[in-house]
Amino acid sequence: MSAIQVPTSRYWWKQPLDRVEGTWIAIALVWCLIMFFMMPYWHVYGKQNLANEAYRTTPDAYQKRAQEVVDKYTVRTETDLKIPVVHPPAGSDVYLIARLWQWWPMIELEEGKTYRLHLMSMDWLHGFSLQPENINIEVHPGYDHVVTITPTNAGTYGIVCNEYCGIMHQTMASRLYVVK
Ligand SMILES: [Cu+2]
Repeated sequence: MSAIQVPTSRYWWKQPLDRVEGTWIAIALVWCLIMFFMMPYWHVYGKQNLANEAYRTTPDAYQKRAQEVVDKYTVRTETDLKIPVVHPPAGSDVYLIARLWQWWPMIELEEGKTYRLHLMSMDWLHGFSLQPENINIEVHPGYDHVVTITPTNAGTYGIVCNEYCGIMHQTMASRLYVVK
């Protein structure tokens, strides 16, 4: 029999299962089940995966909310572009906009306090990468992506875009401050 000819017995599934084949099916099934249950287990106990939420929204609505926070909690501006540095109260919502080719505004958080960090792109796909921590979040247009974060170490962190987004992609960098 070859693969291009019609099998002599067309009802191949009615043939008895070979013991070796049955054993491999059982092994594969058990392994699938282990991996299936490891996903939720690791999400809860692995302390590795971020618990994300995502909501559909529009650039205008998102921009408006980001602007409100900037108007209220800007403490200073930085760089030649006068990018506002926002220091929101603990427990509040803080918005970060990704767009060609900039992160806006800069954010300053307090160590040990919890915040809801919102991320959205105004144009197309960008990648939020927090350095030197290994935290990576895809930033999509049209989705308000929320991450609940509690910074544990004070310092200055770098934010870079890790999705190639155009000719000035390499300049799309910013800072995140964590203060005591
Ligand atoms: Cu980008």
